[in-house]
Amino acid sequence: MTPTAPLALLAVDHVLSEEERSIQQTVRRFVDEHVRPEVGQWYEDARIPARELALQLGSLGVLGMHLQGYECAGTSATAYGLACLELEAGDSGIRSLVSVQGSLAMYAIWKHGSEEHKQEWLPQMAAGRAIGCFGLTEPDFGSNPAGMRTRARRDGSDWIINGRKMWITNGSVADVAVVWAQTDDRIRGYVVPTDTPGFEAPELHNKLSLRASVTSELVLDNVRVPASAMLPEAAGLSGPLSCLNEARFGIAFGAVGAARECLETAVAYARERSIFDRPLASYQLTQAKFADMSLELGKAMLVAIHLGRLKDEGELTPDQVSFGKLNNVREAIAIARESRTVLGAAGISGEYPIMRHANNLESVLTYEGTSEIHQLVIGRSLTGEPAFR
Ligand code: TGC
Ligand code: FAD
Repeated sequence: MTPTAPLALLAVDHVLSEEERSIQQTVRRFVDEHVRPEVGQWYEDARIPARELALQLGSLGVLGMHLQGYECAGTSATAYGLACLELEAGDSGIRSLVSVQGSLAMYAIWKHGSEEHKQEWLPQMAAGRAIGCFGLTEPDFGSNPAGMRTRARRDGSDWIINGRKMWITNGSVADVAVVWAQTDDRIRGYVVPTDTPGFEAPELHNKLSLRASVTSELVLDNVRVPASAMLPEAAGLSGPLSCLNEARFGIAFGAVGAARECLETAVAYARERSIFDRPLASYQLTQAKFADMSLELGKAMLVAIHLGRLKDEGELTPDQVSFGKLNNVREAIAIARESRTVLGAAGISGEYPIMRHANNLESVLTYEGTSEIHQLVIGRSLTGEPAFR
C-alpha cells in the first residue's frame, strides 16, 4: 500500500485556496533548493549567510509579505503562515530571520511608524536589502518587559537612549533596530540605524539551539537620535505587544513545519530500517507512535489554519494567538522527541534533521512568550484573573 504523508491524511489542503497552496509550494521549493542542502552545515558552524539569505528571501517575496503597500507582497495572513511553516520545516532559524524582519521590525514600522519611516525602511526591508531587528528583551526583563531599564530622555529636539537588550535575533547583522525604551511618560519605540554612534551589537555565542540564526546583545550607550526616530503611533507596552501577536501567529504555523519534517523523517527511516528481520515501520509499537504524532500534527495544523482564517477576517485576538503558539510549539517538541526515538542512535546525528529541530524548538518554546506566559494568558482569559505578578 502506498503510504500517505501525515498532513495528507486529513486532506488539510482542501481548506486552502489555490493561491495559498501555490505560495506554500513556492516556499517549499525555495527551502528545498536553498536551505535544506546547506542548513545542517550552517547549524554545525553556527554561522549563516544572513545577507545573501535576506536578499534571496526578499526576491521570494516573503519579507513582510502580509503587509499592504510599500513594496510588500500584501498576501493573506494564512499564506504568510504557510510560508512560515515551510521555512521552519527547513530550520526554525530561517523562519526566525523572516519573522523578526517581517512580523516584528517591519510590522512595528508599518503599524506604528511615521510616513517617513515607512517610505525609508519598508521597501528596502521587503527586498532584503536592509535587515531589521527588534529589541524588547533585556538581561533582567524577558517575560516582564514592563520593567525594562532602557531609558530614552529628551535632549533639546533629540532623544538620548541608554540601555542593554538581550537575545536579539538578527542584531549583529541588522541595518536598523526597533528599540523599545522607557521614557518619563510611557514605553516608546525608536527606529535606530545601527551605524548610529554609541550603538553596538555583539553576537552571542555558545548557543546549543537555534544555531542557524544570529542572536545578539544590543548595547546603547548615549545613542542620540532625532525626535523623528520615535514611532509616533506606539505609546505604552501595547506597542511592542501588538508586534508580538504577529510573530507568534507565524510561529503557530512554523512549529507545524518543524514537526512535519521530524515525523516524515521518522516514517521514511522506519520504512527502510530493518530490525529483527522486519521493517521497523511494520511493528505495532512504531505505528502507534506515528498514529499519535499524526493526530497532534493534524490538530496543530487545523488550529493554525483556523487562526489564519480569523486573522484574515480581522477577528483574531491575542488570547487565541497564545492558544496556537502554546499548543503548536509544545506538540511540535513532543513530536520531535518521539520521532527521534524512532531513529535510535541515528536520531542524534546531524545526518538527520530531527535533533536540530528538537533543539531549535527549545528556543521557540521560550521566545515570543514562554509556554508559562501563554498558559497565564489563557488562564486569565478563562478566569478573568491576571496571575502574572
Ligand atoms: P498588561 O497590563 O497585560 O498589558 C499592558 C498593555 O498592553 C496591552 N496588551 C496587548 N496589546 C496587544 N497585544 C497583546 N498580546 C497584548 N497583551 C497586553 C494591554 O491591553 C495593555 O494596554 P494599555 O493600553 O491598557 O496599556 O501587561 P503586563 O505587564 O501584565 O504583561 C502581560 C504579559 C506578561 C502577557 C506580557 O508582558 C508578555 O507577553 N510577556 C512576554 C514577553 C515576550 O513575549 N517577549 C518576546 C520578545 S520578542 C521575541 O522573543 C522575538 S523572538 C523572534 C524570533 O527569533 O522568531
Ligand atoms: P524569564 O522571563 O527570566 O523566565 C524564566 C522562567 O520563568 C521561564 O520558565 C518563564 O516562563 C518563567 N516565568 C516568567 N514569569 C512567570 C510567572 N509570572 N509565573 C511563573 N513562571 C514565570 N527578544 C527580543 O526582544 N527580540 C528578539 O529578537 C529575541 N530573539 C530571541 C532569540 C532566541 C534564540 C531566544 C532564546 C530568545 C529571544 N528573545 C528575543 C528573548 C525572548 O523573548 C525571552 O527569552 C523570553 O521572553 C523569556 O524571557 P527570559 O529568557 O528573560 O526568561
